Amino acid sequence: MNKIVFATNNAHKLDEVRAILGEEYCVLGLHDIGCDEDIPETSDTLDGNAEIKARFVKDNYGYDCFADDTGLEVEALDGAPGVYSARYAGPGHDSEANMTLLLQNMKGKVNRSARFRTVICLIEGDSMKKFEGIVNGTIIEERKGSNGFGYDPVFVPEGFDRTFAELSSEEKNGVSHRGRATACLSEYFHNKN
Ligand code: ITT
Repeated sequence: MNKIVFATNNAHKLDEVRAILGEEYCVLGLHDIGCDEDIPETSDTLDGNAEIKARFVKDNYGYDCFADDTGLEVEALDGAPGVYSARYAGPGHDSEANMTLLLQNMKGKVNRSARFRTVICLIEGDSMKKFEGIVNGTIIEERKGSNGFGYDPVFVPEGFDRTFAELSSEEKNGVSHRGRATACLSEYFHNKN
């Protein structure tokens, strides 16, 4: 089995990526390699933060690894919360508070278009590669559903009439930003072998 480190401490993200990459890959999280640090995401781009997280693991732990960074980009809010999605309502990474603030800021907005964008940075030895995944959709007016995490209860992906939090994990992974970026990563691994 191929071992690869995914530089995250978010258990939901680990589950999603494990399901997409399948049983051929043993995907280890930060906790599994003894890293319980909250790696500072100091860049103002998703690309930059994904690279910081992957580089941190490679430099400090020596493993080839990949990291992702995701942002919810809302058209009527000029792309916010974007790279600051985790800290939109403050430094506490509180999903409920983030959603409350988002719904407040979207009150009365006619344009509800938004997208999730994920950038994955893979570092293998001296080489670095990036993969992107995007899903378009809309922000609804109140939370619906209890699956998933983060902003899932307020985001309806294009082609569906349910939020991400109302979809099964298979349905979400089939169309999601992270699903699409991870599918590109998986294709790269397959073509390499
Ligand atoms: P790591 O940095 O440890 O990987 P994180 O939770 O901080 O985990 P990200 O920086 O990639 O994850 O994502 C920023 C925020 O965007 C995250 O805290 C969620 O609020 C939101 N988010 C990311 N992916 C999401 C998804 O699939 N569905 C809903 N919200 C998501």
